[in-house]
Amino acid sequence: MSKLKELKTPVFAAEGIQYLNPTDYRLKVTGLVDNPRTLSLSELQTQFPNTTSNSRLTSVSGWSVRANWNGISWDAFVQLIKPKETARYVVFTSSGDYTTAVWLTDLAGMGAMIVWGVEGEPLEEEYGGPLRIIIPHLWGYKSCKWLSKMDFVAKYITGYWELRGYSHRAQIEPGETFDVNTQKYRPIGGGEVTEF
Ligand SMILES: Nc1nc2c(c(=O)[nH]1)N[C@H]1C(S)=C(S)[C@@H](COP(=O)(O)O)O[C@H]1N2
Ligand SMILES: [Mo]
Repeated sequence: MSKLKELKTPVFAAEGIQYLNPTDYRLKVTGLVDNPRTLSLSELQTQFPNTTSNSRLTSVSGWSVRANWNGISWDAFVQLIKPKETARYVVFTSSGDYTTAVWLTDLAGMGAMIVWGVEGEPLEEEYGGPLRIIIPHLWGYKSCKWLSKMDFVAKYITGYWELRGYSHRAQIEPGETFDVNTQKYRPIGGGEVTEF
């Protein structure tokens, strides 16, 4: 059992949990990039630098979880994919058509990751396996699970939760969150949760 499941981390799946076969899985990287690719999980794992990063996923609904995420850093990924000057946003789409778009300037140098594992174990289906995004400084609804497409675009697209009134930039705001790791409510100051 993964750490996320052991901790009873909430499972959010607006489109329903997606059960994807990791062997057949493909990520489509498209739009305003020099190197558009369709990538299998093993291509992602062998053709890009692998890293582990310790950070938090924090939901606007009032909880936060810290874990060691295994995958590719966003910064290393875009170095190889090479977004064009005209690209301003990346639209993440799940295999169940959940969408969310993020400003490329908000992603650069912020510790965002393309994730296939947690604590050295494959990311479970409930938590977005085989591949998801983790963006520690933005509300969790930007961290798209069951990632099937990354589209680099010039024009913003309003995603699933954004259409329902949630912030387009999704910068984490000061307030209180339930820390899933320690099972305690704690104050947060805004931005990436680094206090605990
Ligand atoms: N495809 C998809 N990705 C998604 C969601 C979703 O419903 N579908 N929910 C988002 C929200 S609101 C949060 S807080 C996190 C929760 O991640 P978890 O379910 O792995 O805990 O996933 C985000 N990514
Ligand atoms: Mo969320």
